[in-house]
Parts: sequence; C-alpha cells; structure tokens
Amino acid sequence: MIRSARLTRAFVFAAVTLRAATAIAQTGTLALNDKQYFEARGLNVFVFTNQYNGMFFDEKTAGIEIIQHGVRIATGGAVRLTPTPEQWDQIPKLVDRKVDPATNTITCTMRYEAFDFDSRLVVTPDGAGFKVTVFVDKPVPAELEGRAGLNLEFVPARYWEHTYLIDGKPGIFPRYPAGPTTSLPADKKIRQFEGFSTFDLHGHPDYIETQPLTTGTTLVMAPEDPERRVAIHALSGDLQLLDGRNLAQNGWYVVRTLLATKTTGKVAEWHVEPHTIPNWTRTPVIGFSEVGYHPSQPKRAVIELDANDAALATASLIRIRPDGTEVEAMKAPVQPWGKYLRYNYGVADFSSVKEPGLYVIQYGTQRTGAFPIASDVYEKVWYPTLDVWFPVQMDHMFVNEGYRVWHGAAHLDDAVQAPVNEQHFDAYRTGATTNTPFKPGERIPGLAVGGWFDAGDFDIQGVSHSGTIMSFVAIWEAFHPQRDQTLVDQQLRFVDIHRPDGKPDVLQQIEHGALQIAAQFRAMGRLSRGVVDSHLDTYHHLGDASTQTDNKIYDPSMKPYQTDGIHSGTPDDRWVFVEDSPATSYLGMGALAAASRALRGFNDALATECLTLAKKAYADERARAATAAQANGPEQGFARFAELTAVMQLVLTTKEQPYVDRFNELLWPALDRAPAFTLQTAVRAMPAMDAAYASKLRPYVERYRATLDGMFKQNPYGVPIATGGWAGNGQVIGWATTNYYLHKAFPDLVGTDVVTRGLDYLFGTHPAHNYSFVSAVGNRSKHLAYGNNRADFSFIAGGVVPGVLILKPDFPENMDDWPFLWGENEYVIDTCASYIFLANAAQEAVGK
Ligand SMILES: [Ca+2]
Ligand SMILES: [Ca+2]
Ligand SMILES: [Ca+2]
Repeated sequence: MIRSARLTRAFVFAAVTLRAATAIAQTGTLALNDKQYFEARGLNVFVFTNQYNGMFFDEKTAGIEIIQHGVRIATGGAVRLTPTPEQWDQIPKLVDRKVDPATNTITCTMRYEAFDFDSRLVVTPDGAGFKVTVFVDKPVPAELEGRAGLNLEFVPARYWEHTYLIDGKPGIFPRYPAGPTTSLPADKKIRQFEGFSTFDLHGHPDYIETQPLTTGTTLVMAPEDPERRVAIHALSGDLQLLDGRNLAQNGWYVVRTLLATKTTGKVAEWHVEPHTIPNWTRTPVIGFSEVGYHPSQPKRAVIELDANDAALATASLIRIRPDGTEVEAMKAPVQPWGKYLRYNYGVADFSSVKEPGLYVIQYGTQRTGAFPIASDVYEKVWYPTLDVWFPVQMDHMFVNEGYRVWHGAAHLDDAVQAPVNEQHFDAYRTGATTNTPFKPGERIPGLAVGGWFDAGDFDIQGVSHSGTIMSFVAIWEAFHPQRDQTLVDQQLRFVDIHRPDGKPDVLQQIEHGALQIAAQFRAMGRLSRGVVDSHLDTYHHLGDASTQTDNKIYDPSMKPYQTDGIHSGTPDDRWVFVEDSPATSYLGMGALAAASRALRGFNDALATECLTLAKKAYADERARAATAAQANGPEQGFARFAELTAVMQLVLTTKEQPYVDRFNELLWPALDRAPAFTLQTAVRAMPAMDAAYASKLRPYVERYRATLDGMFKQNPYGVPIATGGWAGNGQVIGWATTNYYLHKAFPDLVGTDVVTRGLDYLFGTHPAHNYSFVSAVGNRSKHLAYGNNRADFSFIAGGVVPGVLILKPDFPENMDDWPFLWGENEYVIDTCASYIFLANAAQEAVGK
C-alpha cells in the first residue's frame, strides 16, 4: 500500500511536468480546424460532418453536434418540422455544405423535398461560443408555418440529476418523461418517411405532439456543472425546451425556436455557449482486458490520451495479495504509439508477467479495476451468451428465467406474403413479383416455429439466421460443448433459463434456428430476406415480444380490434419478404446443410429433411438462369461468395464429388479476388480435401500474413477497426476467427496472438472507454445496451454490442449512459454466435 502511494506521487509529478511542457496555448475561442469543424480546447462543434444517411433516417449523428469536454452532448442541430423529431420523421437533405476559413463560417443548404422548402444554416464562432443563423430566400411554406423550427437535441442522460435556468427561473430536468403533450387531429400530422406512421391511432382519430416544458429567451442547461453547462440565447423568437421521450423512449431533450414566417432573410438566430474548463485535458483511458489474460498471451495496455497530453514514462502492473496488500509485479515503459484519429496513444506491455493472480494497472494517479491472469480466463466468458442472451432472442417461445418471464410465446400469427413493390422501413423490399408461390397477403404456412429475434428489434432475418446457424454448427464440430443450462421444449413452446434438461444447449439452438429455415424452404423452396412487422407502429415495439402482434390470424372480414379468440380483424401479422437474390438463398442452403450434420443423432428427421431441402434448393438455383442484374455488378460477387459458402457446407456434409468440383471451381478465383473474405471458407474445407489442396492454399496464407503487418500500423489496437455507420466488433470477431482457423492449419504462419487480440479488443482494449463490449462478461461491461429491454436502461447478459463508432471525421464513440444508438449498442445474433466460437477458439488455442 505504502509503496503504491509513493509511486502514485511520482506519477503525478511526472504528469504535471509533461503536461506543462506539451500543452498548446489555446483560448476558449472556437476556430475552424483542418478537419473542417470548429474547435477550442474542451469543445468541438460539428456542422454536418455526418449526414442523415437515409438508410435508417434520423440516426442522431447529423446536423450541428457539440462535443463538450470529450463527450457528445448534442446532435441534430438543423431546421426540423416537428417539436421532437422521431427516427422516421422527415429529415432535411443536405444540398450543399461550404466551409469558409476566410469568414470562419460553415454554411449548409438544407432541403425538404416534400415541401419544396429550402433553408440555409450558417454557423460561426461568436464570443466564447458560436452563432447559429437560419436564412430563407422564400418564406416558410404556409403548411409549415408554426411547424418548422431551428432544433438542437441534447442527450437526456447527460442532464439527469441536473437543473436549468430559463430567463433566471429554475427547473429540474425530468428523470422520466411526464408530459406535457397535446392531442391533434391526425390530418395535421407532418407526413413521415414514405407515408409510414410511428403512431398507432388505435381507433382514435388523433395523434400526439410534445408541448414545451418551459419557454423563454435564455436557457442555461446545467449551470451547476462546469463540464456540462451550456447557455443558449435566442436572438430572435422564443426558446422552447421539450422532452422527446414523451413520444418515443429514444427521444432527446430538444431546444427549439420556431422560424419567423411570411418573411425572408434571417428567420431564427441563436448564440450558443458551451462552457469550457480552462486548459481542460481529457482523463486518459487505460485500455485493457476486463476479463484478464492467459499467462502465455501478450498483455498490452493501450493508453488513450488527449491531444494535449503526453504519455507518462511508465505504467505498473500491481498484484493484489489475498490479504489486500499489493506488490508491483512490473513497471513497464509506456511506448508512445503516435496519433490515431484525435488522440495520442501509448502502449505498456506487461506480457512477461505470467504468475496467476489478480492485478490492477496503475498509470499516474489512475488505477484500473482488478482482473485475473489465469489459464482459464476464456473458459466461461461465452456462458452468458449461450445461457441467457440466445434464449431471450428465441422467437415463438415463452422464455422464463427464475421468477422472471422475459417474454411470452411471440408471433404465433406468422406470417403472410409481403405486398409487391414494397419499400419497407427496416430496409426490406419487394419488386413487381413476390418471388414465391404466394400472392400478396396470402398466408405462408408453417412459419410460426423456431428462429431468433435478429437484434434489438423482433424480425427474423434470413441472412443473419444462416450465419448464426453455421456458427453454432462450427462451435459444435470444433469444441463439442456439452453445456446444458437451458430447458427447451418445442412442443410446449417453453424455454427455462438455468434449468438443465439433459440436452446440449448448442444443439437445441441449432435445432431452433433450423426449424425456421427449414419451414421457409419447405413452403417456398428458398430463404426469405426476412419476416418482419407489417406496420411501423408495431415495428418500434419495446416490451414483451408476445404483445407485438395480437397472435391471432388476420381475417379481413372482421373489423380492426374485433376477434373471435383465434382470428382478428387487426392486420398485424408479419410479412415475409423474399428477394430474387440467389445470394440470400445460397446462405440458407449452407445453413441447412450445416445443421443436417450437427442434428444427426439429435433430431434425425429434421437432419434428413434439412439436407434434402438444401440439395434440392441448390439444384433448383443452379438451374435457374441469372437475371442481368445478377450476372453483373455487386450482386454477382455476393452470389458467388454465398454459393461458395453453400457448397463448402455441402462438401463437408456429403463429400460428394460434384460439390467438391464446384467448390474448387469457385474457390480459387474468389481467393484471388477477395482473399481476406475467402480464406476462412477455404481453410474450413480442408478436412474434406487432399494434401495438394493445403499446399495450394499456403501461398495465400503467406500473403495474408504479410498484410497483417500493415494493418497493425493503422491503429494502436492492432485489429481492423471499421469506420462505417455500424460499429465493427463483428468484423474484429471475424478477423480473429479467421486467424484461429489459419493458426490451426498453418501454425508456422499465424500465431495465437492475433486470436486473443480480437478478444482483448472486445473486452476493453479499445477506444472511447474500457468497458467490456460483452454484457455481464468481464469485471466491468456494457450495462446499457440496445437490447429489446433498452427502455429499461438495462442489458441482456452475454450480448455483444457493435462497439466503437467513428463519427466523422475523428470522434470514436460508444455511449455508455444512453443505450439508444443502434450503431454502437445493438446486439445482433450472428455477431453473438461468432463470439461464442471465438471464445472457445481462444481458450483452445492458448491451452488450459
Ligand atoms: Ca432487424
Ligand atoms: Ca439444454
Ligand atoms: Ca395477428
């Protein structure tokens, strides 16, 4: 204890000296930087550096955004048409964005096509803050008078247990939405995306809008907290403060000024002043594995530092003895890594410490939580995912855990053929035909069985289902986990968590997935793109899945909400979308072929049927002439890769020569085109191939190995970090899994370090914070996530979130106090299944 206190003082001294030496003199005044956003120390103002991408509409990552003291507090600054916009409300199209260093301004032209309404948003530094002005060249359209406003949205969680002053009058931010709202005639509602409605009239001819919590001209948010204080002054019009959660649980606090009407030129103007703490420096994030380390594996702490901060000379690994006393196991130099995105990084390597025990990392005055070094650290890390997360995702089942019911048996009214020419809000679509033997609206028999909720929503997604089944089969074949902690009774549609039933849970999950996919092939001869809600007002369901639809078969001869107990007149049965896509269907065949192997001896009838369906569908698909779109362009690439996956599974299942030949025909060109995507498939086929196959494959693995060295230089974590609109933990898992397969087959080329490194990243060695991305796994983990219980600000044990989203141009984010950003926090089935594989693989690779 004494020793550690002395160390701490030494570090503090070093930290202060280094910071003084490296700090850049900065005033509190915002200035345009070379990344095209406004910057002052402790404050960034983004102006449409990220755009509404139109795929999932308002993703809360566009418009004017404020990052105050390293935390994004505000988004969506733009002209909006409703008081508290929902995800599917109209969003402005960014027509033009001009960044002008000469005038220190960013000017954005925004357009609402549906209303022929253009406006211009100008942002410029002003005193200790910035000014936002809205201009119009034509008056606000009549139908948007009193509706169009300048909005800026604030993350509610950042203001809980905080207060505000409006024109000097005090208020407390509501911890839970408590109105006020107003009911308005449905015809007054601003048309939502594609005419969809998030609001269920439920037989009542009105909808709701939020009303202001308060109104004034000067609003000071969190005046008591220098880290969060923001002052907004309306230079014209009034400021309203609204609570979007009255409409939707994922709503934000909105500050709003209605645009002046019947006039042109300046129609709204604010001065916004987020407080900055002089010489503020972000507290370093010590990235490490919250799960701990195997004695033999590399142990790298990656320390993320403010751009004005420099690494301390050393960090210490301190062992905690049973009596609570401490001993420094190692003092490691912190090697400066350089800059990645907006931060500086240093790496402390503790790999030489191998003694089992409990440790903490001490860096300056900071200390991590405790973590183990032990030979069995990966042995149990996948249990919550298999025991809890997957059972909770099981559709068509009643899922119980102890005294708690997660949900009743859901979607017993599955399912009907989707309409033609339908553009669906969850990115599904149909063309001019249904691509099935069924007419629009016709019931497709046998689908109320098996399957998992794809993600935080409740649809059954064909592609992710196939991947999930194939991952489970890979887990079973590679590791044969006999773990049995779940009772699954398909007859009773009953699942009981933490209750063994004598059957391995992995096989029961494979069976559950296969039941749904087999039902689809049985009815339609192919895989659906998905089975999904027919209406937006049920799609955004939060709560018990069994109340998402009425579980009664739709009968058009009955009136809405009328029921005879079996049928109802409410058209809420889910829709089946089938695309004319060989790629989707091939993946389904792969899943069936894989499931047939694992289910042999467990459910022989289903195993046999799965293989029969897969072989027939494969023959049918091969006999079908490709359309022009399928024969060219990206679809062709997807289809080839999907067919390769299907044929690989058919080869492993049947060893039949025609499949082997076709596999070879597809594999080698694919390996040349996209080696990183194809190698895993190639290596997995090895058990069914001859020795010549392995030697032919070897040069591809050598080239892959060489690309890894380049990748290690891209960021300090040494894993591929994705930069798209959905964060990349799935890719990291896939990369580490490929490395495991390559290590097994070519151990002289690929080591185990690139297997465990993927898990280190997942478990806390990543940007933004150091929580484990697997809920309830590791000492500290994601305790808020975008599971279907997100409205409760909770998590589902074992779920893996997407992770760190890189907001353009340089802000890595994973909100840990607000669960509603799916790109950062939504668990999905294929990632979770592949995580179970990787955890088993890592434990096997490093040995017990
Ligand atoms: Ca979905
Ligand atoms: Ca079981
Ligand atoms: Ca129904």
